Amino acid sequence: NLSSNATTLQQAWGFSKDDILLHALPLFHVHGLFVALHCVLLSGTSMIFLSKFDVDEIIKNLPKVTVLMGVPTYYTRLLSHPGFTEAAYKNMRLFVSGSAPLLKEVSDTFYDKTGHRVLERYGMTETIMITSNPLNGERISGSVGLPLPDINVRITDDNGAVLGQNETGNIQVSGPNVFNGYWRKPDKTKEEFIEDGYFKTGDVGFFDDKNYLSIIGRSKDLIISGGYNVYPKEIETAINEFENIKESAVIGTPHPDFGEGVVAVVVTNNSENNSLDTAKLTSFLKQQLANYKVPKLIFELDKLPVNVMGKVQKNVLREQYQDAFKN
Ligand code: MCA
Repeated sequence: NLSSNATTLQQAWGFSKDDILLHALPLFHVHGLFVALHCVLLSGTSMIFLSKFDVDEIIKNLPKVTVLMGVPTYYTRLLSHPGFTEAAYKNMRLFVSGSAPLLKEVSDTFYDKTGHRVLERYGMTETIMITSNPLNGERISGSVGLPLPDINVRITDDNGAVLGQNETGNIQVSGPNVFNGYWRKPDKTKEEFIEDGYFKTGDVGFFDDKNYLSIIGRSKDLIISGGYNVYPKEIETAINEFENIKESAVIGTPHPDFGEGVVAVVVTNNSENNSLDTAKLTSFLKQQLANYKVPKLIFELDKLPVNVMGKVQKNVLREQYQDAFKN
């Protein structure tokens, strides 16, 4: 899986020994470890290897490199930095973004300022990279591009019927890049694969007339914050262990820096008195969870909205709190 994708990416993005990559991604994810490093190792490319993302360090090193790979937060932070001038990006050949949706607005502002259209691509740990906007050819903002060579991507409805262009449905993928299964989880593996070998990505999208893929949502209850996956269930379980909690729901809502920010909506046994000490809950959660998973905002309600089946309506909460980070 790794070698097929590495070769594909090296060719698709035109890596050569003349390139210098600026690397600031964590090495405990496929993006920093495989996508970035494999292109470098396979091409004999040089690399400036930073231990973490610090926008000042990025600006300082940019004039020495030709490629930057990052999550959308990199590009929003670069755009708002006064040092991000023509001198900083004069030697750049390519800016790549992935792991989370790059807002069209950010991509367009970046293009207007630099003349570079950030190359957006799409993948996941289980499949490594699936689609990419072209190196040469039209890069469409808001789209994750075309299926990479030898990789099959299809859109299906909920009954498994394959849909045509401009029809929205479940994104499924097969090819030499797709993993065999989850480690010691045969049931989960069986659940996520179709009998004909396609893997269910859990993302929802459509192909346009030119066969460019756009992702419009996720069927899995997942939050992506600054390129990190956050599973609401884990956060809700941690919250429910705090004193006097009756129930909780964790959602992602638009965040200006991280794309999505984690928001918790909590009901206590006596919420009618607004009894929740949110600062205390936050410090409790910080002891149990990695920082990026800790809700940045906590709201207390008397009760959670539920449907007739008694299931919490997270779509209602997402709508209610959609501007929570804007104030
Ligand atoms: C840090 N914080 C975050 C995040 N990062 N909160 C939410 N989401 C985040 N992503 C917390 C910090 O702990 C801190 O909390 C507060 O937010 C402010 O942190 P800040 O200093 O601004 O953050 P940072 O250290 O500059 O990190 C931001 C980052 C980082 C550079 C964007 O999150 C990052 O490196 N993301 C990349 C993740 C990645 O590589 N994902 C790839 C996985 P407090 O104030 O409480 O201390 S996906 C993948 O591999 C697939 C295959 C793919 O397609 O790529």
